[in-house]
Amino acid sequence: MSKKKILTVPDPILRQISNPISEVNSEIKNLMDDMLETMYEAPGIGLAAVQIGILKRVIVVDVSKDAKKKEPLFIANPEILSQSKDLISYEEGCLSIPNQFAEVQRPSMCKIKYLNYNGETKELNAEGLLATCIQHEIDHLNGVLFIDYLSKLKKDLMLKKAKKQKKEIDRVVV
Ligand code: GNR
Ligand code: NI
Repeated sequence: MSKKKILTVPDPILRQISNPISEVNSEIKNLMDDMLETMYEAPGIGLAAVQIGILKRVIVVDVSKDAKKKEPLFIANPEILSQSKDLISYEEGCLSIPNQFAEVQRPSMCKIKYLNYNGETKELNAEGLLATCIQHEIDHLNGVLFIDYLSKLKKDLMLKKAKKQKKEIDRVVV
């Protein structure tokens, strides 16, 4: 396993649409392992492959609170089968938009179909933070970021702050 660099806005790769995988082979398992390590190190509760520059429809999620009892989910080719009408609001963050948070409303429940680490087809009924996180990650696979749900004013401010932070990091490195 190895930790990968996480891309941040305004990297144009984050706006690309990821491609379905044909099967969960050793290369995909390797990718899933690297993504999980990268997510735990960040730390974050979810990560999409595009965030480490790989345009494949693969995500990892772990919303468990207890750091000792990890509950990772490996999800490839997710399909949303249904979403509840009622919405829930969470303060969202994104590893690709560091240090910035905003309330986002999404369906409170979603049902998905996907391939797991062993290549088996699974269905999952998610609610609460898990549902929010899964929908946030599936958005990444479609080039969508949580700031896209905010007003133009808030979105532009967050993008501006992200660009400024990037410049500051560059200055330290150079
Ligand atoms: O670590 C993360 N926390 C989070 C909090 C609320 C809603 C979604 C998320 S996902 C985020 C990690 C990330 O950027 N995944 O793409
Ligand atoms: Ni994100």
